[in-house]
Amino acid sequence: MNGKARRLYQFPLSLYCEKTTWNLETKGIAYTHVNLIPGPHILTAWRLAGIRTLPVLLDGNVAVGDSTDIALYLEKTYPSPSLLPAHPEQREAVLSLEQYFDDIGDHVRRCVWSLAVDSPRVNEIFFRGYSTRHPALERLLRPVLRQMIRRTFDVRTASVTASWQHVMNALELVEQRTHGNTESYLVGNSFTLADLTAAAMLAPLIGPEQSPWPDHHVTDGNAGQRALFRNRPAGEWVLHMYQQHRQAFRQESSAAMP
Ligand SMILES: N[C@@H](CCC(=O)N[C@@H](CS)C(=O)NCC(=O)O)C(=O)O
Repeated sequence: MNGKARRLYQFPLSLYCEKTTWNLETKGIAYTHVNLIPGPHILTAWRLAGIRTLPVLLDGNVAVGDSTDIALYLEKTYPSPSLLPAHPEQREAVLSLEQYFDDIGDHVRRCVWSLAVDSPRVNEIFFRGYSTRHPALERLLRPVLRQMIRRTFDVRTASVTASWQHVMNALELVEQRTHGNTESYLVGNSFTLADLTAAAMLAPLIGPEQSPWPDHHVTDGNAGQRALFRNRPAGEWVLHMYQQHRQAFRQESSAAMP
């Protein structure tokens, strides 16, 4: 690590940051979280990795952005335990599923916000995980925050309907590949980057206890949807992957820095 710090720049409730957190944890790699404020985060992400989004991993002198690129970097730099099979065909299958579920993340985010954006707790949900909070100011800015969420995540009826369809397809794919067996893996007989990505991307709709989105964090709108999804094999599969492969969610550090 070149004797320097290893840091994960993130948003506390981002599903892509959750994916990288789980990735680092599975590999047993020590690091600190740095929580950034949405908006000003761009300055840091751009300076470090030349991108606008989080997560960004700083590993000594090396900065890597994008959760998939980070996963590939980690595989190369810290090969054991590996999350990619050695067999070329299986490896190809894992990488292609990883990409598919990574893209599903955008749809999941839109669907979840469509359920939460009108909640009176929208500010609480958006800013959860930050060490410094200003409840009175947040309440005042609630209408602006709602507008910003709708615009950023394209929470319009047509887009939301299309995204729910993508989500349903993703749940079906999990069920097909695992034959409805909650203990099976998407490729081969062991936990891979495909399982990690699929479970992390679908988790905000399912709410595993070990994830950043347990039940006590969600609004009533989400509760009905969660119950529905948990009754499906794909929902049970996500819960099982979290139980078996993810330690309890925790924030090592919550310093908010631009
Ligand atoms: N494909 C990217 C997606 C990352 C992403 O969309 N991150 C969101 C947070 S969940 C973000 O940084 N959004 C802020 C922005 O777009 O300005 C990855 O896998 O890292």
